[in-house]
Parts: sequence; structure tokens; C-alpha cells
Amino acid sequence: MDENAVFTLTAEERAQARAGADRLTGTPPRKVDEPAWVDECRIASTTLPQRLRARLAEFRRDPGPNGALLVRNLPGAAERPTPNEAGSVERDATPGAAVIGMVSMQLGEVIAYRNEKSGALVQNVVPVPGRETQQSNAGSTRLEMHVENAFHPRRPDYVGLLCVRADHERVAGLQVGCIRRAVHELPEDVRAVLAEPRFTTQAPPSFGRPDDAAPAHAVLTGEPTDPDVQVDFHATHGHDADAKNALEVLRDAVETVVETLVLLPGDLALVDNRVTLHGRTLFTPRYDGNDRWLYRTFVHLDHRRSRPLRDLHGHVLA
Ligand SMILES: O=C(O)CCC(=O)C(=O)O
Ligand SMILES: [Fe+2]
Repeated sequence: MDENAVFTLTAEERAQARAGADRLTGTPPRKVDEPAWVDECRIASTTLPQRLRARLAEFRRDPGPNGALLVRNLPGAAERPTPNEAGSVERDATPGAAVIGMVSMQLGEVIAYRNEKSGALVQNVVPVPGRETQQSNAGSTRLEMHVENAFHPRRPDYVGLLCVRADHERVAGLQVGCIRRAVHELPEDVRAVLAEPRFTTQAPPSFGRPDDAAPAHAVLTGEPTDPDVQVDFHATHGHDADAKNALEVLRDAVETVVETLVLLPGDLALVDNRVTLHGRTLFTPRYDGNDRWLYRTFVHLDHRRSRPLRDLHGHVLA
């Protein structure tokens, strides 16, 4: 990552973030998904260190060549054993949940999907026994590069991933690969194919959408030299031979720009999901309560645009 894509809190700034988190862990209802807590969190987010808020505002204006920002030295490390049940979420207002909530709310509105992890606003990314080879965040084999919920018309604008516990061997790497860099590796004819609606992305079974209802879409949209990207190398298919080939060329191009981040407790990766793919390297879970544990949030920049999919004051999209 470029130096500019890493922001490290000073000890004093960390203490300031901790004070905001303490306020949120100490105030009823102490439950992340309660509207009152979300409102408190939004207010508390304005007390985050000024230098951090300024950096987040700058990241919102321009995600930079990495399309990701790594914030380090935050408080919020795990205070209990790593859960390992499928679909687990964080309902309690733990320090880590407060921290990722506050930082996320300085970027935009935190949202979730009813059909994914029961619509919880802070989700656990943990390895689950029996799911080692699954292409989901419960797995521990390599997770292919993807845009989060690439199939969804209202996919997140940002994904936040806060490490609250590292893996035993400290080898599990969050991988980020930005199209702003990869696009320059693509031949002109491949770029042209990727900009046409010759692709389909399957929804995960939990979203209950039949494959034949998935609309055709382009992988690259917007300004051709600085496009947005919509692809999941596990779930996106090209409709014809040229489209399939273009996906392979794109996959290789993304591999050439990938950065691997071994997150440690207190590291929060903010991924601009419009321009950056993410994935994860292989690691070996032990299911002993000390496995890797990330908290995850999704952020929308324009809450209004998801209004048809949610209740007036809700944050959970149907
Ligand atoms: O485990 C990771 O580092 C990333 C997993 C992932 O893709 C996700 O939770 O969305
Ligand atoms: Fe993901």
C-alpha cells in the first residue's frame, strides 16, 4: 500500500477513540442493531480524532490508487473467545463494534441485507468448521477476489473490516486489488468487451434469487480510464467466448496489482467497493477460541437511493 493509504493513530488519538467507544458500550441499549444505539453511534462518530475524520473525508473524495485505506492502532481488540458458528454476528455493543460503527458512520450510512447474516449491522468474519473450502467468509482456503455483493444493484459503497483477533500464524491476508491500477494492464479490446452488458453475476443462495432472473451487466462502467467495477470471480460469468476471455484477462490484471494485508488487532481496512476487489489468502483455523476474527460493516454514501428496499428509518435492505 502507498504510505498515504495507511493512517496510524497516535497513542493520544487512540485514547480519544477509546473514549467514544466507552460511551457507546456504557450507554443503554448496548445493542448494535437498536435504532437508538445507531443514533448514539452517529453522534459519537463526530468525536473521533479530528485528523482521522479529515483523512476519512479525503478518502471519500478520492479513494486513491489503492482504493482502500488502512487505519491502524484503533482500540477494540476481542475480549472473548472467537465464535465459530455459521452466520454469526455481533449484537452487543462491544468496544470493537463501537469503533467500526463510528468510523463507518464518518463515511456514510451503515447498512445490511436482510438475507445475509440476519441483517445485522456488524457481522463476524470467522472461520467455521466444515466450511473450510467454501467461497465465503466462513472458509479458510483462498477466497477469490470479488466486489462485495457484486450481484446487488445496491451493493455497498464501502466495506469495513476491523481485525479484533489475528490468526494464529499471522498469515491470513486480506487482499485488495484496485481497478484504478489494473485497468492500465488491460488491452483496449478487452476493456471494450468488459464495458458491454455481456456478464451475469449469480446471487448467493441465501438471497433466493433464481439465476435466470440475474440481469446482464457490464463489468466496467463510467469513465473508461478510471472505471467502476462490478465483478466476483467466483460468481460472474461471461455470456460468450470473448466475454469469458476478458474476465480471465481481468483476473490476471487484478492479480498483478493485488496488495496483501495481514491485519492485526486494531487494524481497520476500508475498501472502496466501487473500484476495489477484495479476497483473502489461505490460512489454517484451529477452532480453539483464538481464531482470526474480523468485524465487518457495509456503508452507503446515499441512504436515499435504497429507500424502496427498506423502512423509512431502517438500515436493513430487503
Ligand atoms: O476474510 C477476509 O479478510 C475477507 C472476507 C470477505 O471477503 C468478506 O468478509 O467480505
Ligand atoms: Fe467480501
